[in-house]
Amino acid sequence: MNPFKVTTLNEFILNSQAQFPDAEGDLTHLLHHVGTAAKIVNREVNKAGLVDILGEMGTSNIQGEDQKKLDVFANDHFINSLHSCGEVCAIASEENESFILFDDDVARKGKYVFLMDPLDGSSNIDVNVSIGTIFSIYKRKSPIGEKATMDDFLQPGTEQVAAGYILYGSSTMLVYTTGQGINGFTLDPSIGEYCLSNTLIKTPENGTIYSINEGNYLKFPAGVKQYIKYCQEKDEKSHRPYSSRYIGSLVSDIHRNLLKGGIFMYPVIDNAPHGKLRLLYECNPIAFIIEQAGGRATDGKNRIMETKPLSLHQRTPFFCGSSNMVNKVEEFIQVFG
Ligand code: P6P
Repeated sequence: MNPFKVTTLNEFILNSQAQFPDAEGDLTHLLHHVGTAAKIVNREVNKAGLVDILGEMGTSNIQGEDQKKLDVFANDHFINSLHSCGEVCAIASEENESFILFDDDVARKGKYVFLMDPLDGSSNIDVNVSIGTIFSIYKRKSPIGEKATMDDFLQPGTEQVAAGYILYGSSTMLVYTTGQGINGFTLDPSIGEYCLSNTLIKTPENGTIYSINEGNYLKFPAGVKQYIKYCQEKDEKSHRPYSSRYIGSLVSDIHRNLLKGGIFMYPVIDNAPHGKLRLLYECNPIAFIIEQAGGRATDGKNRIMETKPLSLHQRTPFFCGSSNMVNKVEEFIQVFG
């Protein structure tokens, strides 16, 4: 491979489109805008602390969570950027109670709806822990030229045409899939381009990392407690005890486990009877990515992407990562509940 060959995100997206003769370039154009919007958000994330963009807005989002200034900046920027690209007829965001309708002549012709958590893990912003953007793209079900409807958003994850995340970490990475495998692009600030750095990522079937907020241990279902005990027992053949790694920033925990192998778990707990993580703009896009990498993503019993959504912000228990680790926790849940 030519060590000097750099494949930029835009080049990669265009080359991928070329594989589909009937592709009209709409999704290509939309993904280009996602990359550009993420560069702007990255710029603000990276200078957070130097400008007055840290801290609380003094407002809260639909979830009742305090909004950080960067949360609002990222949300507003993605909305404005994707509105201007003309391929999206409406957006649903973790930060907004209902979906945002783009009701102008151009956007009404948009073929796609876009769902996002614009800045997940934002409670970590002020302490300089990595955070991420998560996005999910569907073809609209409502007629082109008309107003988008809620049904455009309440589609099972299996209908996603693209999904991905941007990780604002020690380096900034964009990882996405359109169903032909997943690829990772690292932002090179010196040229302002996302460059292909991880080709057709596959996640190991087995891992030695388990990720869960063990502070909630007493509230976990019995099967999850038994699985955690299993992870901690000594067994050389299966390389146990595993390591416990939990950053509290979904994209960071998922990205590490994707590359190294491991399982991420957020089960139901007392104050989160349906789990904490949101199905539409956190679990489904992550599930699409993980399945494309050869892993599994379930609610402890059923495949996450087959869940029929009933509302925009519905939550779900989430078990995701190395396939054999997800299989094992499901065995414990089946026996112990
Ligand atoms: P807890 C961040 O608020 C988030 O939505 C995810 O990024 C993260 O995985 C999870 O919540 C952490 O939740 O209850 O462990 O702090």
